[in-house]
Amino acid sequence: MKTFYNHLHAQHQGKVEMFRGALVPCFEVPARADHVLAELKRRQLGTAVNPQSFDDSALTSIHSPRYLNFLATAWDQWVALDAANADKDILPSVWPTRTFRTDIEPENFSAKVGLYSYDAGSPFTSGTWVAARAGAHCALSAAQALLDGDRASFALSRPPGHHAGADFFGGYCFLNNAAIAAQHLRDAGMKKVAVLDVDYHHGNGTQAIFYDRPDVFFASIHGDPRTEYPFYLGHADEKGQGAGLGANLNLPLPRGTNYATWAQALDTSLAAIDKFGAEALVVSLGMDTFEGDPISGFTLKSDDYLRVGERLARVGLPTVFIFEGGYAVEEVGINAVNVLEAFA
Ligand code: Q9C
Ligand code: ZN
Repeated sequence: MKTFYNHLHAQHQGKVEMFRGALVPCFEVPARADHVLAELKRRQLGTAVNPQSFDDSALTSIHSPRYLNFLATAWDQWVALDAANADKDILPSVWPTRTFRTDIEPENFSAKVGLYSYDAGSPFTSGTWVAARAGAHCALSAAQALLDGDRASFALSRPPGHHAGADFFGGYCFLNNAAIAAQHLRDAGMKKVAVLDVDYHHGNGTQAIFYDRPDVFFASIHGDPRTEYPFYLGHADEKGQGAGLGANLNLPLPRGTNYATWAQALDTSLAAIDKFGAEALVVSLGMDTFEGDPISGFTLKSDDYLRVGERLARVGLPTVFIFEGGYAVEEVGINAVNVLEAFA
């Protein structure tokens, strides 16, 4: 299995995130990807290659032009406000909510940051755009590998992507790599594609992007949004809308859920994907379902990820794996590679 490694990922290195009234060190750190790469090498699972570069039109198929323009220019705008800002990350502090207008982009920089985000936990840093764009190219390259005949591929990148919507960042995510990969498969002629999101957190960005579309099935197994981030989406009654009705499946589970229960939800998802008739599968591979994850609440163990990989392989579809969350830094490599090795 080829791994498309984002060699620029460490340029995205947030300092702090807002948590319970305090700025705390970021959970989403460069060492996460380093551990996965080290474990892939240790177990000699395929080759790590650099992504191809793609035209930015591959990004505009998912993200709005004004959002992409914001991401590309945000850091320069920030430093232009005050040269001392170069030592600080960008965090939003004001947001439009119900009754506010979002069609007019404000000139004020803080107001712009709020328009394009939904939490104060996702610092935008000097290298965020460079890293996120290279990550999207990893996702595109991994999708392209399937089109070129590979059975499976892996986009090993950060920042993650599944919380990012068409025009907003949040949940440590800026560009929706899984959506970009799925769209690339569609644009290349595949009629139906499925995205399976196994990150602990609901993939609200991916769901929103494809919610009214009948050609991309979205299934997500995640902590119940009544208690878990991202809180405002991910309930079981969200089934898609318009032409997309029936092409969205949410399987929220309570905190404390173990592998036996989680695996039933996986089987339910895979049966639905099979019934949908997808030609390829994009897996949002978050490893924060692990029992040792510091910000999550499921209890999967390292060996369970071998079983996950086996089950995914049994689906028999060409599969792109996209690295998402997982914050037990020391174990994230073993856990992710367990999925990939058992799949292969
Ligand atoms: N301070 C992904 O797993 N913050 N994003 C939770 C912890 C948001 C997770 C509170 C978690 C986002 C890709
Ligand atoms: Zn997550």
